[in-house]
Amino acid sequence: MERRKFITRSSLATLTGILGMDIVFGNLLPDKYIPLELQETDPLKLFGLNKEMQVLNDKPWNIEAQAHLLDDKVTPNTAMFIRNNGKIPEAIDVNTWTLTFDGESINQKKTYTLSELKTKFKHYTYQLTLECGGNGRSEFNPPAKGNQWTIGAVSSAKWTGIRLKDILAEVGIKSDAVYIGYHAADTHLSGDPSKEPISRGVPIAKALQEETILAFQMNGEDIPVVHGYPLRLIAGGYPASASGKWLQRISVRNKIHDGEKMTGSSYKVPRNPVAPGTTVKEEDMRIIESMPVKSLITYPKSGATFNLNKQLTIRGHAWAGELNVSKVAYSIDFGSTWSSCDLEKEVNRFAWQHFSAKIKFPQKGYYEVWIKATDRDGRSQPMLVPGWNPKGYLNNACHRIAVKVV
Ligand SMILES: Nc1nc2c(c(=O)[nH]1)N[C@H]1C(S)=C(S)[C@@H](COP(=O)(O)O)O[C@H]1N2
Ligand SMILES: [Mo]
Repeated sequence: MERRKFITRSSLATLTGILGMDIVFGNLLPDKYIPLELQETDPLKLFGLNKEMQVLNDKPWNIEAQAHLLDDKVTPNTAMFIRNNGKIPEAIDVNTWTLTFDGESINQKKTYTLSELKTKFKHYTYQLTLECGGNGRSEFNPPAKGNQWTIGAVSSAKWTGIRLKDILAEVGIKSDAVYIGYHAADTHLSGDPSKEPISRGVPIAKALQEETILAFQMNGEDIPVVHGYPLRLIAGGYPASASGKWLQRISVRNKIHDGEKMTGSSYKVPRNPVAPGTTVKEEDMRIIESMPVKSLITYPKSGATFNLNKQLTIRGHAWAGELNVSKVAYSIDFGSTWSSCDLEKEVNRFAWQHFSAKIKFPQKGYYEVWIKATDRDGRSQPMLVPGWNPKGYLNNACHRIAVKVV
């Protein structure tokens, strides 16, 4: 029998370094053996997510929350959905990271280091709600291609950074500027370095809003790598695709930005309603800007059982893109009658608002609680799936949960 070989001192040191702690009895590890913790391929552990998060795709990574995981007023890192279009950049070096401004509508190309950005401009913190344009896609019929998001591609974290308008004031933009477009460090799935996975943008008026920031912190810490470390554009209220992660370059454009996923039918919906399954021409589509009104019941979890003698307090969040929410109502009789919820004001523009309501059920049995928000312009959520569109965007149908009363 071959004599058992033990691990060398240097490879033990490497393993200890990766694990971040001593391997007790490490000198007894067989040679070439990889500790179980380092064999981890579970993406939820890899990204530090709650174990109830749902993986929709691994190439690229797309992971969503469930309603009850979003119960916190400020979304914790562990419950934040992940939507990648390409490969996460590797070997990010903050010491050499730069942000360049270019495009037809700036006076002169200018590059900043990360530390210049952090020291030269004032810092602001805002809670900003980011919802993927395709959240709710799974309900459209005929189905739309793409990640089959249910309700969990939305977050509302606290972002800290500098105002894009402050930097643009220093860079100097021309009067013909109409749009900005972002360019980032993630790479195309094909491996082709000439292709960008995504390069979207926002109209110049949106870029100049106070809450449109270049963030370097999320929830008071460095942004997690998967969410855009070390620098991210945040444009709350717009589809989250406008908030470019791993930001390296901003082009100030004299026309609508024509980067990857700005053209064709990406992040566009028909200007006028179409019958399900219709082919829609590009010129008959509009770019999604402010997201529509929506709400989520985050407590209780759907399917939970309660005692008839106790009142149930439901709670959740409501948001309305660039608008705010003026009313939230619930129904326990399948939409026949509605009662209003208590609704809090937003902590700042483009942050979601919290609602709650005490419900007394009339008798034992199965119920559904339906929730419906109305924005300040008087638009409410539809009870069922709204206008079909080719890519399955903007499903803001009412959220519903099951409740059993015994
Ligand atoms: N560079 C870059 N930025 C990006 C993306 C991307 O793939 N690459 N995805 C966009 C899309 S479509 C969404 S919905 C959000 C998702 O942000 P999150 O993963 O931090 O939740 O990031 C946006 N910004
Ligand atoms: Mo998205």
